[in-house]
Amino acid sequence: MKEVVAQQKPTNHKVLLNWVEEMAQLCQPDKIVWCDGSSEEKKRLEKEALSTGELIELNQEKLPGCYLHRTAHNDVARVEHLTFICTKQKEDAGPNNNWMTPEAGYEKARAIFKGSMRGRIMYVIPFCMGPLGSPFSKIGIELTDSIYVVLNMRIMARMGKAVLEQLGSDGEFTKGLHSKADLNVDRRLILHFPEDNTIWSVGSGYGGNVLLGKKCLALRIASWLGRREGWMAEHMLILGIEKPNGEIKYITAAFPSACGKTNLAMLVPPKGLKHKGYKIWTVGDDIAWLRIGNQGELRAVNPENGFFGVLPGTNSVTNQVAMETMKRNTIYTNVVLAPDGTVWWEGGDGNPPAQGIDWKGNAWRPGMKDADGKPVLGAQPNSRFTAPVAQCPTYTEKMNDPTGVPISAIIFGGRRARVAPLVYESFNWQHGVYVGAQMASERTAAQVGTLGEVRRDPMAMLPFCGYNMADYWAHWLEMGKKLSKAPKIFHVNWFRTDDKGRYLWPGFGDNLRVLEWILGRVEGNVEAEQSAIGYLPKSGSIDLSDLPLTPNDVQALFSIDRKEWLQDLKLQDEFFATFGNRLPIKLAEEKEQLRKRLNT
Ligand code: SAT
Ligand code: MN
Repeated sequence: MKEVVAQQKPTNHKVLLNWVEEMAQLCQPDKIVWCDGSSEEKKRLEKEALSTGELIELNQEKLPGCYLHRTAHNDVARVEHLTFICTKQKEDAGPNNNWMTPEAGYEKARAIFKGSMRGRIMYVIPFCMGPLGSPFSKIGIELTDSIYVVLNMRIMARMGKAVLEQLGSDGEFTKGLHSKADLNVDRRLILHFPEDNTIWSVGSGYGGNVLLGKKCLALRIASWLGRREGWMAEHMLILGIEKPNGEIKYITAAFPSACGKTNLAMLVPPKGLKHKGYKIWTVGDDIAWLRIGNQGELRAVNPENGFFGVLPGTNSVTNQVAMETMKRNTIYTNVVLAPDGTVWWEGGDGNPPAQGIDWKGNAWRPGMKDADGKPVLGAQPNSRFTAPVAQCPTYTEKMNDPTGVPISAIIFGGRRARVAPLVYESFNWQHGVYVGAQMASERTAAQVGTLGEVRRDPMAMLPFCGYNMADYWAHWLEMGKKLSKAPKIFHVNWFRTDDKGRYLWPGFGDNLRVLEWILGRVEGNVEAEQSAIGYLPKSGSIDLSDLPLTPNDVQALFSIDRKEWLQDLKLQDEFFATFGNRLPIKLAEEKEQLRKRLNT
């Protein structure tokens, strides 16, 4: 601990210095290193990580600046059951969160953090979510004993010296403490203390648990701050649609993890629509911070500076833009290492290598079976790439606009084999908030749990809302009252299947057909039909040209089965009831009105 005293400190921020000192006393690192964000630092850390095996160098000719990382086998996704909101009052965390008192949280985690960095370096990462100096932005400091975390945070956020300068000697910041400790799942905790603007994460080395700027700060803590300060932090992509006349309209869309946010944000216009001349601009693929602009419009900033995208299923057909983005300066996590130093994953481009090393570090061949006769996957189903947004072919400088982009439409969507039609429009803001609040989706590999199980996931925020979700819905309703130019709210479902389980909708680039209809609705120039659940596209109002859809498929895509909807309403009843009388009355009313419309 001598070095704590000996090291030159790049800031005179007393609160920050004292806190770093205090956390170092707890974790007992051999050394503290303040990250400056320089390229020398990057090289030094990469070299260090290569020497310990934390990173594996990939073929630098084919994949310049790219590395592979393997997590522990038991540490491959977010752990919602080990994620807690620690508030004085249980009701403030709400039934949507696991809860502990702050005292209990600090005490439990302190016992694990104690001495956890012995023999290791504690890195101090100053980072900024959002463009530096923007009124949208928030500064955080993450202390971590993982070089992988430092290198990922370099990509995912603006970080380093400039952030400390912006923070000055008394700026506000979120305090983030992370230690891998012994990566023991029984000693793993992801704790949020919104009342202290603090995050403690211990026992994991996986993305969403440890890149504290992402889900922990930019969603859980930020949603809490947003409510207090009159803005919103949402699990939404942001994209710009440039119309043939050059005008760009921006939309946001909320889907649960691993339901195609990255693909939609990087959409390539399909053949059939290409002649129309649309262009897509990617502003963000995961998180949007929303504020009310001077004209009463909704404005959005992507607080991140990189993508942490799912790999399985990503290829040149499903997401050509992502494939282009990750050709250099990318960290690959938990994929197959091929003999030529390139990487491969299930549903990726080309054939798998004849042999390789799987995500667990074992020799692997395509078609391998385990002892139970099940296929051995080369890549972990939640394997990821981390790449800078600026490398994205559809990158736009608007990403750095300190005032954000104006939002014309909000889209909610889940992964549902049945019930929800391809697209519908809500009647108004209040109804739209209800549409978001009743969202449901099938579980994916992005979180530990039973795959495929349908769960309610309001606004795709169930795992990320840092406070009582009933209060969160009330906040949404309040925001609507303050918006004189509120965006229209839509619901989509790309995942509807037929009786044989076949997807009815081609998805990916063809989703632009639905976006085109949505823009048409925003501008008031396409037709819709009123239904029990909202406005549905009038027959012929969505361009389906050149799609191999039968009339039956089309019918099924837009059909509303009253019985199914009424059944679903019972599940909504149960879910809403868990919020007791904290549930905004307006949402209960919307639900009852829907029931009435379905029954008549
Ligand atoms: O693992 S992350 O939380 O970073 C990604 C996701 O699940 O959306
Ligand atoms: Mn996400």
